Amino acid sequence: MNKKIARVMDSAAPSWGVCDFEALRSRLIDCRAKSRLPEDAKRVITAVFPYLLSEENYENSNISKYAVVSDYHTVINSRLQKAVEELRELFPDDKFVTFTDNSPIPEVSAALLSGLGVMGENSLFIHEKYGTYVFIGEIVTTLPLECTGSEVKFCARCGKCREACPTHAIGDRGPDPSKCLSAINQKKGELTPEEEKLIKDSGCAWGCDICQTVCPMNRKAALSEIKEFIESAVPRVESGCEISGRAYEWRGKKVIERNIAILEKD
Ligand code: B12
Ligand code: SF4
Ligand code: SF4
Repeated sequence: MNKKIARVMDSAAPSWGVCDFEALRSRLIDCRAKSRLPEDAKRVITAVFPYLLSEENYENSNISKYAVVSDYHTVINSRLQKAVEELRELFPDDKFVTFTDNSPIPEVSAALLSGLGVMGENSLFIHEKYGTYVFIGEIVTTLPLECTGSEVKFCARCGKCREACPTHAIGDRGPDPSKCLSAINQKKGELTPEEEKLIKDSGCAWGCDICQTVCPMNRKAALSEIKEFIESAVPRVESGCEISGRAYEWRGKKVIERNIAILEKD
């Protein structure tokens, strides 16, 4: 790997790799962001951003761990954008475009194909050091970099995530998004009494961590060293709380307030 690229990427993310864009072409996600892909894309530089914090940060928490830290879209975009500015100076004839989450790149597949870890039965990417507690972001480039992986490997398939899922959402092809609690508690408008009960029973006003908490591959997951995450923990939401800059902001105040009210109902 080009040493200059390694230096730039090492300062953006604690773990990253490269895969062939062609290996992802047939799996691209149809979304508005697809129009930003460079026409002659050759590689995807996939970066992972660990977000697990030490236990005291989750005391009395009523939201998913990914939502305890400040909105990852902002943190990752700014880190990748800085990397891109440096890469453009090094390779002025090439294109570099950043994405995270709101991305045509199926990010779990990109991380797997970049050789960074294994695929979980819960459909999440499991990093060799940080477990499932990582966000994924990427830089799509026209630069024909050396790839760091190509094969997809799988978890131990112990079945613990399937057993523990409160909505029995996990099937042979991963979770059914319509049944996943993480999708249900993001829905706008009124929920069915069954959906309300699921949220109430989970004790979680945003997201769901159950299929990660039970995963044995997370037992020794390393803590995040990303200072923007370490310094921004807010483990609990209450009615009227500040939502700006948090993962639950994008669905608007009504959705998180509705979920808080469900948790507070007798
Ligand atoms: C839509 C979406 C959701 C939906 C649907 C999720 C689902 N499982 O379908 C909902 C709202 C439910 C959701 C929930 C969550 N999400 Co989400 N989600 C996405 C999003 C935007 C698109 C996913 C998608 O449709 N991918 C298309 C599928 C077909 O591709 P894929 O993701 O690469 O996965 C496939 C391959 O791995 C493939 N596969 C199997 N065998 C093989 C073999 C080969 C050769 C290859 C190449 C691939 C392959 O199987 C997978 C499933 O089809 C991604 C961001 C993105 N752009 O990818 C985040 C993303 C997957 N979500 C993320 C997170 C953190 C979550 C939650 C943990 C949040 C929470 N705590 O509540 C939950 C977890 C729920 C769960 N168990 O999946 C992270 C996952 C990080 C990780 N470690 O994997 C992502 C990557 C966002 C990010 N930038 O970090 N999510
Ligand atoms: S709980 Fe078991 S089956 Fe599920 S992702 Fe973890 S190792 Fe794989
Ligand atoms: S996030 Fe929760 S509801 Fe969704 S698959 Fe995992 S355990 Fe099931």
